[in-house]
Amino acid sequence: MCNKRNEKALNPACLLQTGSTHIYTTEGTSTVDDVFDDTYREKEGKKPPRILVWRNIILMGFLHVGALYGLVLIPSASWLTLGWTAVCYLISALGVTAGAHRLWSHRSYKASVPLRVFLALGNSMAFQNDIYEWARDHRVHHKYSETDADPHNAKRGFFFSHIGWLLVRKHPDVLEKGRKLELGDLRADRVVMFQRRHYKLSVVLLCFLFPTLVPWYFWGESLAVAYFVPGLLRYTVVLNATWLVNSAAHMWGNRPYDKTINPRENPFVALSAIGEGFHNYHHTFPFDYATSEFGCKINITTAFINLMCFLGLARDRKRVSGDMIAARIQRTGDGSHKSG
Ligand code: ST9
Ligand code: ZN
Ligand code: ZN
Repeated sequence: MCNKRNEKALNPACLLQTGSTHIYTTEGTSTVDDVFDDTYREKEGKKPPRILVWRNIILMGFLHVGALYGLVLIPSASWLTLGWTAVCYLISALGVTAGAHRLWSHRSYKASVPLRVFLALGNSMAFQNDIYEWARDHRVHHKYSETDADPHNAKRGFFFSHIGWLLVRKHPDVLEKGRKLELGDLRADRVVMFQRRHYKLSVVLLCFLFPTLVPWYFWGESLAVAYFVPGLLRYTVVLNATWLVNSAAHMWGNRPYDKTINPRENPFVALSAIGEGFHNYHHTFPFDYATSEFGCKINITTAFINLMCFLGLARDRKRVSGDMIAARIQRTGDGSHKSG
C-alpha cells in the first residue's frame, strides 16, 4: 500500500522519475519522521506552569532595540553596505530555507558536500540554533502540529508561536515526543555534526563578525553602521521573517489543500521568507522540495535549488504530481484554490 497517511518508507511504485526530479503520485511518501501523527492525544488535566527564561527575554529585548537603532542608521549607510546587507540576508535565509528546512528537516532533495557546507555556513549566519536542533524541533512541529508536543504550538496564540516559545521552557511533551524521533540521518551527516560541535564559534564569526568586518575593511564603512545594519538589523529581520511562518502563516490565509489543518497560504510571508509562506501546501505535502504547488513563483529558494541541480550540486528533488494535488484539493480543500 502506498497511500497510507503515516507511511514513512518510500515505495518505488509510487514515484515517477523525470531527470533529477522524483514525482510522487500517492500520499504518505515522506522519508523522514515529519508526517502528522493523528494518534497523539494531549494529556488531560492542568497544563504545566509557564517558566520564563529571563536570559532569553533580556537578550531578545536588547537584540530588537539594537535592530531599531540599525533602522535609524540606514540613511548613513553607503549603497555598498546596503547591498551587502541584502547579500547577507539572502545567504542566511538560504541556510534556513534550502538548508535546515527543505534539505535537513524534510530531505526533500539531495545536496553535494560543497552545497551542504555552503548551507551550513549560511545557517550559522542565521543563528537559529544548530541544524540538528532546528531540524529536530521542526520534525516534531510537523508530526504533532498545534498540540502540546509542538514547540511553537499556534493554538497558544500569535505571540507564543512567533517569539514567545523561545522565551519559556518547552512543554514536557515536546521533549518526550522529540526524544522518540528518528534522527539517524542527521547524526550520519558529517556537515551537520561538525556545525553542531563548533556552533558557538561559527555564529560569532558568521552572524556577527563577517557581516560587520567586510564593509568596514573593504569600503571603509563605519564600524557602528556595519555592526548595526548588516549585523544586528539583518539578523533580526531574518529571525522575524522565519517566525512569521510559525505565527502568521498558521493563522491568516486560505487553505486550498486541507481545510482541516490551521497552516495557511500566505503570500506576504512567502515573500519575506523567500518562498516559505505556502504553509497549507507544505503541511499537506511536507516532502515536496518546492514547498508550493507553483514552483518558483514568489519562491527564491526553489529557484536556488533548481540552479544548484543545474550546476550538478543537488539532485533528486521530490515533487508531488498534479493529479495527486488535484485529488487532495477535491477531497479536503476549502474551495479557494486558484491555478497559478
Ligand atoms: C530560532 C529558531 O529563532 C527558529 C526556528 C523557526 C522554525 C520555523 C519553521 C517554519 C518553516 C520554515 C520556514 C523558514 C523560513 C526562513 C525565512 C528566512 C528569511 N526533542 O532547549 P532546552 C532536549 S532560535 C527532543 O534547553 P528548555 C535538549 O536536547 C533563535 N529533545 O529546553 C536538552 O537535552 P539535554 C536563537 C529536546 O529548557 C533538553 O531537552 N536562539 C527537544 O525547555 C533541554 O533543552 C534562542 O533564542 C526536542 N524537540 O529551554 C534560544 N528540545 O539536557 C534558543 C529540547 O540532554 N533556545 N530537547 O541536552 C533556548 O534557549 C531553549 O531551547 C528554550 C527552551 C529556553 C527555548
Ligand atoms: Zn508550520
Ligand atoms: Zn517544514
